[in-house]
Amino acid sequence: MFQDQLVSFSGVQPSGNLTIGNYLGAIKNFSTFSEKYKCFYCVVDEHAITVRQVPADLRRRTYETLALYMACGLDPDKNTLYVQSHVHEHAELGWILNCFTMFGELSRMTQFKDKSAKHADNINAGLFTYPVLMAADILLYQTDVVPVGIDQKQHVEICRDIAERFNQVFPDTFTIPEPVIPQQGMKIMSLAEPTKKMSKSDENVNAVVYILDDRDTIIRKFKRAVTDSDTVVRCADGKDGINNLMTIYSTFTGKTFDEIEREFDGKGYGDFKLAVGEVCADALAPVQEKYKCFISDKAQLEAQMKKGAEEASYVARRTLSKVQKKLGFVQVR
Ligand code: ATP
Ligand code: LTN
Repeated sequence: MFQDQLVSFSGVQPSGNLTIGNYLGAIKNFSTFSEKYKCFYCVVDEHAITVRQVPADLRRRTYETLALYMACGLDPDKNTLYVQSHVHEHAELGWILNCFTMFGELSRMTQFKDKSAKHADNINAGLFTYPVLMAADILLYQTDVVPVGIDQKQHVEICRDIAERFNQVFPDTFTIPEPVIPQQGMKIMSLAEPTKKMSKSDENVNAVVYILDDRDTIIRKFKRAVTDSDTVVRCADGKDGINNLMTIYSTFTGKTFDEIEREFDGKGYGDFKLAVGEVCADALAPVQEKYKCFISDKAQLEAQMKKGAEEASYVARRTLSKVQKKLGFVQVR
């Protein structure tokens, strides 16, 4: 809670082109909080460097992610949209919270285990303490709700544990946040390996549908999606590919699984895959239109970044200063 208003906070890494997993699991839901909550949505570039990034790509994707936030309906006058590295309090609170986080609890994080297996040549300390910086992001704004996909639930839980530990020593410092995970679309799976999460840093571009893919590409990718040797469109254990396509179709159309099964009764996988591709392309077309407009005006994006960083800094500074005072840091300002 900040000044009598509930707070929503979330972040997306500029670590690749955004996917329909990011859209359905997270960004599409961000705007639903704008009416009731004070919303902070951040482009978390400091998190992205836990994995090696090409600097020019990171810079370009930071602009792109902000433009996509806006294209997905986040009005910068109603939401604070900004870049993590523009608000130095994130890194500073991150350090402090490191001293309230246990080695053992970080070792249990599944994202750390997955990413260190994937990047075995670069298991850096930042990758390990990634959830602590994420906790700082969230706690700086006295956040009540954190809209995320299910893969981030564990990180919000550790954030709660860190906040509770800190509050036990220094009462009434942080609001304890709740993760808000969508019932549908919480975990969109890869089109090539439907037991794996669809991820923007996947090397196989055919496994992933990007928000900015054109219509033909979207339809082609869904046509090629891995399914099974059955032919009936129905949800069942072991039919991971079809279950995933049904989830995507359902999330875009609002139809239930029963309705989808009835709609495709007597039709094969080919018809279903085409229909999924079409609803996805139709839903993304207006986002892509708006994106083109936002990304073409770099000066405007920079102005938004600056405005967002000023708004965020104002709140972040207050929380950090409260924390520093409680810890016993000398304040001479
Ligand atoms: P990376 O591959 O670089 O780790 P990512 O695609 O997992 O990235 P993030 O930036 O880590 O994306 O995630 C941004 C938001 O999107 C988070 O809230 C995350 O839970 C959500 N998200 C990411 N992938 C999916 C997915 N496949 N299904 C649902 N939500 C997702
Ligand atoms: N860890 C998240 C990105 C992220 C985030 C956050 C999400 C960084 N800070 C704060 C919610 C709240 C991810 O990998 N998707």
